[in-house]
Amino acid sequence: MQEMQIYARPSNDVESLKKAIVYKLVYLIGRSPEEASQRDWLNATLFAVRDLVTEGWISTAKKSRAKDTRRVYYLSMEFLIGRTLSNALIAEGIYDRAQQALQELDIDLEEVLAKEVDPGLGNGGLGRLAACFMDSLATLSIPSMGYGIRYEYGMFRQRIVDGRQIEKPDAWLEKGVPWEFIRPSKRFKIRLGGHVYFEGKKCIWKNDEEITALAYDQMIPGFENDSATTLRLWSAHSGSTFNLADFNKGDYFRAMEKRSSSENVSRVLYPDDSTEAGRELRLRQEYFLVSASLQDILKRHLRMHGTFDNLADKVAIHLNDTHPALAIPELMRILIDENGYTWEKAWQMSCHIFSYTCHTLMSEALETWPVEMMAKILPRHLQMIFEINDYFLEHVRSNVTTDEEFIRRVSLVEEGDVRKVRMGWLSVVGSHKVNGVAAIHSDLMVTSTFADFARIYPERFTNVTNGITPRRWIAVANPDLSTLFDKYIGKEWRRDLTQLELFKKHIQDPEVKKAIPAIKRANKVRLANYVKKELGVELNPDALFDVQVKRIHEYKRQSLNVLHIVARYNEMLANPEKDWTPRVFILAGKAASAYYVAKQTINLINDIANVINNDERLQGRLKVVFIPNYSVSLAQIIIPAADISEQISLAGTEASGTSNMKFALNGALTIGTLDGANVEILQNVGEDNIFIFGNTVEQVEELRRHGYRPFDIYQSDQQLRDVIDQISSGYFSPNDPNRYQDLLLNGLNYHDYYQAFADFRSYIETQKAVDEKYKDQEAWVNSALQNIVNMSFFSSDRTIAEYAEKIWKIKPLKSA
Ligand code: 26V
Repeated sequence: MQEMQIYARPSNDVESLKKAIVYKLVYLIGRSPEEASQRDWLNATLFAVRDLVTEGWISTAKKSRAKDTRRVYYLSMEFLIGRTLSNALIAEGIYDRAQQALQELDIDLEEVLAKEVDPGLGNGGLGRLAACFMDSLATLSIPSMGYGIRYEYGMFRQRIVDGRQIEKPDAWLEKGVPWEFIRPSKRFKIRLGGHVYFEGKKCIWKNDEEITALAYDQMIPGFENDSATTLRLWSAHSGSTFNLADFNKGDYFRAMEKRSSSENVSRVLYPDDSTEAGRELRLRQEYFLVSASLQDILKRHLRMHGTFDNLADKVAIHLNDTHPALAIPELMRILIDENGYTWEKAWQMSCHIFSYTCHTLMSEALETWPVEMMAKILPRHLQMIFEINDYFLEHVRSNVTTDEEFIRRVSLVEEGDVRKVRMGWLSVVGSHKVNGVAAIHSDLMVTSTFADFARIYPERFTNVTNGITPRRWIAVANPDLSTLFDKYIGKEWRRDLTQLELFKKHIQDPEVKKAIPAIKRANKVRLANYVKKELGVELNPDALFDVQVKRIHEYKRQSLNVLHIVARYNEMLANPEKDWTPRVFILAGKAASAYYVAKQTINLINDIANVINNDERLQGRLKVVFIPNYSVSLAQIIIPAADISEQISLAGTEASGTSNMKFALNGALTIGTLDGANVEILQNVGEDNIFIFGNTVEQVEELRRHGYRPFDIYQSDQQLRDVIDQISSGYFSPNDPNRYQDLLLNGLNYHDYYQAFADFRSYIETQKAVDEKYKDQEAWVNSALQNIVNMSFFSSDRTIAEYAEKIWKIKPLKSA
C-alpha cells in the first residue's frame, strides 16, 4: 500500500481534501458542484473521508493476518452505531479541515452532517453498547470483528399524532449508504427446516430450505491510530436458489414468490418486547446471523491453518445476550457432523471459544423457544441441545446434586404444556465466562437468575461494568466541552479518559467555573432551538432542564416522573408566589408497538404537556416536552443539554443503564435509585454530587415478600392521592375522561408492580433538594464538575480492556 500512490486519496491539507470531495461529487455521484444538493455534498464528503479510513483498515487486517493473532468476534442482533461522518472526521483528526474545505465550497458542514441517515439497527441500550464497543475495539487495536444483521427496516420511526405514538417504517437504505462495502464474494448458504437421520453413527441433516447471506462491511475507525475494525452485516438474498421443484413444474410465479419470502429474514428489526406474534421469523433471524458468521469465521480459520485443531487458540466468540446463542449448537454441529470431531473434544473447544453477556434481570426477558418450533426450523440443533442437556445434567448429577427439583430447574429444556428451550441456560452452560453489566447486576445475577448455575460453576461468573465511548459522547456531542478539555489538559483524553484526572487541578479555576455553565447554557439553547423548530414550544434556557430519555418501560418508571410533574404543577398553582425554580421536563423514547401500557404512558405525558404548557398561571416556570423519535443523533443533542438526569428505575431492575454515564460525563447531576450503574456512579462522584432516593434492592424484596400494599400508600399520602385522582378522573384528557383509568387505578394503584408509590415520597422530597441546590449555582457547578472529572471509569475503552484481558485473552495488535 505504501509504495503505491493512490490517485484520489487526499493528503494533509485543506486544498487536497476539497479536491477529493469535488472529485467524488463529480465522478462517483455524477453531479456538478453547481447542481449538487446537500445530500450530494454529504455523500461526496463521506466518500472522500472513507478513502482516508480505508488504508488504515486494510493495513490493520493485513497486520492481523500476518501476526496470526487471536481475534474476538462480537455477535449481536443489534448495533446502534449512529451517524458515521462526524465520528470519522474526529477519528481521522480532520474535523476542522473538512469544515474549512466545505466552507470554501460555500457549504456548511453542520448542515451536511445533519442530513446523514441515522441507522436504527437496534432497540436501545444493548445495541448502543455494541456500537460503543466497536469504537473501543478499533481505538484499542484489538483484533476483532462485529457481526450483525443488515435489517432493511430498522427501529420504526416514531411520530406523535394527537399525543399518541404512531409507527412509521424506517426505510433507511433508500437514500444509499456510502459508508458500506458490499462483499459479493462473501456469501453463504443458510440451511433451514427438513429432518435428520443417521447413517451409522453419523447424523445427517437434510434441510428443505435455503437462503443466501450476503456480507456488507462497514469500517469502524479507531481514534487517530490509523487502524479500523470491521462491522460485517448480513443481508438475506434468495440468490440463485429457487425452489427447483416449483420451477420444474413450470410454476415460475410460485418459485419467484418464495424468493422474496426468504429475503424476509433480514427485513426488519424485532422490538424488544415481542412475545408472541411473528416469533418464528425472529428464530430464523437469530440462526441466520449465527450460521453466516460461523461459516465466515471457520472459513477464514481454515484458510489460515488448514485445521480446526487450534480453533480455540485463535478464536473467541462473544454472545451479546442470548440472541446469538444458537452459535453454540451450530459450532458443535459443524465440528462433529461436518468435521468428524468427537463430542467431548468439540464440547471442550466450544466452551473455550464462547463467552456470554447477560443484559437483563427480568425473568420475562429471558429467551425461550418452543421445542416444537425449533424442531421444525432447526431439527439438528434441537437434537444437539438435547445432547448438550444430557451431558450437562449428567455432570450435575455426578458432581453437584441428584436433587430432582434442582435438576428440573437447571435443565436446558423447560417441561410443561409447551416444552421450551431455555437460551439463557444454554448460554451459561456453553460459555467459559458469563458476565453481568454492572456490579449490582452481576451480584444479583448469581443470587437470583443464575443462582443454581453459580453453584455448579462458581468460577464462571464475573462482572464487567458497561461504558460509553468518549469520542461520540464528548468529542462529537459536546464540542465546546471538548475545546475546554483541550485547553487545560490537551487532546489525549479522547483516547485515554483517565486523563480527566489532570483536569481535577483546574476545577477551582475561576475561568473553568465560568466556562462550565456557559457551555451547558449553549447546549440548552441548541436543544431549545430544536424543540422550537420541531414542536413549536418555547423553552427557557435558564430553567433547569430535567431529562428522562430511554425506551418506555414500566420498570424504568416514566410514570414516577409523571407523578412528580403533576404534583409539582399542583403545588405551583397552590403557591404561585413562591420562588419556584423554573423547570423544563424533557422526555423521549419509543414504546414497542404492542406494549399497551407504554403507549398509554406516552399519551399521558403528551396530554399533561398540553395542559401545563398552556397554563398561563405558571408564568412559563414549568414546561413539559416529549421529543418524538428518540435516536442516537437526538441523544447527542439532548444529553449535553441536561442539568438533571433521571435514572429512576425500581432498584434491581435496570441491569446497568448507559445513558446515566453519558449524562454525568456531560455534567448533568443524576437523580436516581440504587440500581444498575447508578451505584458505581455514586461511588465515583461522591454522595454530595448525586441525588439518590428510594428503596434499595433489599427493601424492594422485603416489600414483595411481606405483601406490598400500594393502596395504603395512596390513602395515606394526600399529594399522591390528589395526583392519581386527578389523572384518572380525566383532568388531563377532558375529551376522553376514562383514558387513564386502567393505567392508574387498575395498574399503579392495584398492583403497582414496580413500586412507584413506595418511592413517591422520597422522590418528591429529593426533587425539592434538587431545586434548592440549583438556586446555589456555585454549588451546582461544583457538583457538575465533580461528575465530569470522575467519569473516566465509565469509558468503554476501560470496559473493552477488561473483556480483552479477563475474558477473551486478547492483546492489542500493536503490542502483540
Ligand atoms: C429483548 C428482546 C426479546 C426478544 C425480541 C428481541 C429483543 C431485543 C432486545 C431485548 C432486550 C435486550 C436487553 C437490553 O437491552 N438490556 C439493556 O442492556 C443495556 C446494556 O447492557 C443495559 O445498560 C440496560 O440496563 C439493559 O436494560
